Amino acid sequence: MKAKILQLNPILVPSVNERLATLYDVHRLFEIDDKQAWLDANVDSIEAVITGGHTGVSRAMLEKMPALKVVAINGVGTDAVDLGYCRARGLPVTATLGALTEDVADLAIGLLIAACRNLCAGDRFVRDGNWPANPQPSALPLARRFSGMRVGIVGMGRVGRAVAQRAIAFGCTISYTDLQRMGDVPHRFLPGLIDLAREVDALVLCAAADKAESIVNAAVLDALGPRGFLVNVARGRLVDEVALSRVVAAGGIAGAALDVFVDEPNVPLELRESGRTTLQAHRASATWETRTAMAEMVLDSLSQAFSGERPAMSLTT
Ligand code: 8YV
Repeated sequence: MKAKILQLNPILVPSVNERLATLYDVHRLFEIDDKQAWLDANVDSIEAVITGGHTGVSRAMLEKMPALKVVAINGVGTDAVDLGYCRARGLPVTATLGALTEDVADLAIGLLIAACRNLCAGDRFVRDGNWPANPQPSALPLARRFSGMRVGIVGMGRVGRAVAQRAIAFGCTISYTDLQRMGDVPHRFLPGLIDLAREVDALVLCAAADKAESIVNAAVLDALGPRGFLVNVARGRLVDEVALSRVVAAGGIAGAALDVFVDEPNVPLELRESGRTTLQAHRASATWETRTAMAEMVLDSLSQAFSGERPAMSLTT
């Protein structure tokens, strides 16, 4: 009999979905109309949960799953899963560590270049047919150079290091903050986020979110200042979004390039309406290459757990 799997997030790779359906009895909760009725009838026989980093799975739901053998996160963010509970229960929680690094770092640099060079405004200007009526070079404001910027990285993990590597190739200088100095990192460490924000042209958020709610607040944004750019490819809740909306509307920073938001898919109107924002819909890992690699890692975790092995990517066992 096939193991019953509860899937809380879509996997966008058809071949992997086909293999999941062949191997397991997969139930895609996001396609079930009466979710609560289905859960009431089936929750106690679920043997694995597949979820996304941003979605996670609640402890309350896990506590109703006595047959659970593994939680496989199709992502790297673990802030939406109670790892302490899972560790105490001896329940493997796996993530696709390392699979997203390059794409997320690529998007961070891409967002920063798009923001400081006003790429989206320029695209709209041409696409909307405004150039013929406004052929003068002054129709669009001068932008800011990315190469050589002073880049501050918040969170010097895999993604933060990959962002630093890319920015250095553009002649940027790198400073960073994290919970502690990293001995194997050559860049300048500043323990205080406000001090870092004060000394850089761009602040790039790459930190895990579990212990960093709203660390980018009004004081940090004030320190970043009217010539500073904020980039977020980590989690929306790292930022006080009310403060950011206010600062962006007032021109208190030069720009905000955001792939993640506090209450996705809802984005504050001030951020959506501002010409100082460059926005993406949580797409940092959304490439064929990365999502295929991630989904393969999810398949491996399920297979290992159902074989009675400790899944290689387990963070809790
Ligand atoms: C993933 C994410 O793409 O990795 C994470 O933690 O939030 C996203 O970038 C998502 O988990 C895919 O389902």
